[in-house]
Order: sequence, then C-alpha cells, then structure tokens
Amino acid sequence: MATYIVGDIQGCFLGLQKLLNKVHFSPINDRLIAVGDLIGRGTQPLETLDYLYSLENSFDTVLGNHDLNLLAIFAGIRKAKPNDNLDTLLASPKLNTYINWLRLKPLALLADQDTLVTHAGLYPQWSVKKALKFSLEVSEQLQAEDWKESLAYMYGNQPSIWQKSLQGSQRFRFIVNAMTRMRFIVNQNELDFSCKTPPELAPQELTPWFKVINKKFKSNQRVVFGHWASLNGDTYNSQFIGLGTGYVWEQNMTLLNLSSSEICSVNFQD
Ligand SMILES: [Mn+2]
Repeated sequence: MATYIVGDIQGCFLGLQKLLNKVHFSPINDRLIAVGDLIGRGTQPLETLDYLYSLENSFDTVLGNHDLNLLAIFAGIRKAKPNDNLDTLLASPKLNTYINWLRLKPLALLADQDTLVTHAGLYPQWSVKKALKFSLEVSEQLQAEDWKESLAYMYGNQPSIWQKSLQGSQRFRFIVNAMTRMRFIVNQNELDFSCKTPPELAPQELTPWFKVINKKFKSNQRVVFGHWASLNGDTYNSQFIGLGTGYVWEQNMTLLNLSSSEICSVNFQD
C-alpha cells in the first residue's frame, strides 16, 4: 500500500491516467491525495472529477484556487470564462454532486503526521497546526447553508498581512488567499499577488514564501504544495516539496510517493 500525492491536475485527465499507470496505482490498495486545482485550464474537467469521485475513500484533496472558482461560478458569483473550459462540467447532471463533494474538502490536510498538504503553501507566520485550524474555519463556512454568501467575499487581495484579530470576510479572504494563491512575500510578512515568475526572475524585494524564515515550522515537518507552475518544484529544500510542474502548460505532471519520497513525472508529450 502506497500513498501518492499528485500535483495540479487542472482537468488534464489524460496526464493523470498516464501518471497513475506509470506508478501502477491501485485504487484498492493505494491512496491518492491531490494538492488542489483538480480542474482548471485543461479540457477534461468532467472526466477528471468522474474519476477522482469514483475513488471514494482512496482519494482526498485540498482545494485550489480553480476549485474555489468553480464553486463561485456555481454560486453565481462569477461567470465562467471560455478558457475555464468548464462547459461540459457545468452542463453535467452530476454537477450538484461534485459541488457538494468539493465543499467538504479542506484547504489543508495532513498526509502523514509531519506532512502538510496545501495548494499554495504555508504562510511563514503560521505553524502547521494553525494552518489546519484556519482551514477548518473556512471549511465550516463552505459547508454552512449560507456558503454562497461567504464565497462572495473571497475575491480581492486585501488584507495582505495576517493579524489574529482579523474577522469575518477579511479573515476568510486572507486564509483562502494564503493557502490557495500565495507565491511571494514582500516586507517579511505581506502576500504579493503581482508576480508569477520563477524566483530568479522576480524583483529583488520579493521572497518565495518557503524562503521566509518560519520559526513555528519544525525541522521534521514537510509542506507539499502545487499552484506555482513556473517554480517547477525547484525549492532546493527537502522540507518544501513543490509538485506544480505545469502539465496544463504542456510541461509535466508530478507525483510524490509519500513514504519513499520518490518523485515520478510524465510529460505532456509522453
Ligand atoms: Mn492554483
């Protein structure tokens, strides 16, 4: 029995199949965890969700920004754009089932005792324990009857600095942004959303979140994340494992074997 963590799928069902075949994934014996953005810019969102949903308890995921975007479109907060490629999914009779299934998914989960999975990463002022607590806060709102009202406040870049005293929509938005959209930090603790480049091409004042010293992060802990395709997983630090490698941009889809720490990838061309 193996536990695999897969990077951003973004509706690329063929890529996911190639990757799972490559490691001989067995839905009966193995477990699959995703870093979020199950759907996104890829052309097979419905096939992707059909498959992942069918895995039942062998599958778990955290939510990514594209998954939340789907919830917002369903809730009537956003309109689907042509490049969202969501037409087949939005027209599916299974849409309601998948929406309610996604609403149960957290922003952060523990893959094992010391391994945190989130879509974008761990905000440098938070411990793993705090990230899990804040994920729970957001989940409670996503699972509440008035979840559409909470989601309506999701969009926006402010507040950009965490404060314990944040409340209501501001607190909700910061937690969602930190766990699903973060890449760079500016001025030690401020989320920056202007830059999506690899770290070496970024303005000097921007620091990748995983290079900001986090005093609450322990030496035996790991963070597994996706989202930042241009990073290509290159954190140069074994405590931060980036699995977002841009298959949807004709690059690679990547998976981690949790117990052996082995990485396996397939290329768009494969
Ligand atoms: Mn993302």
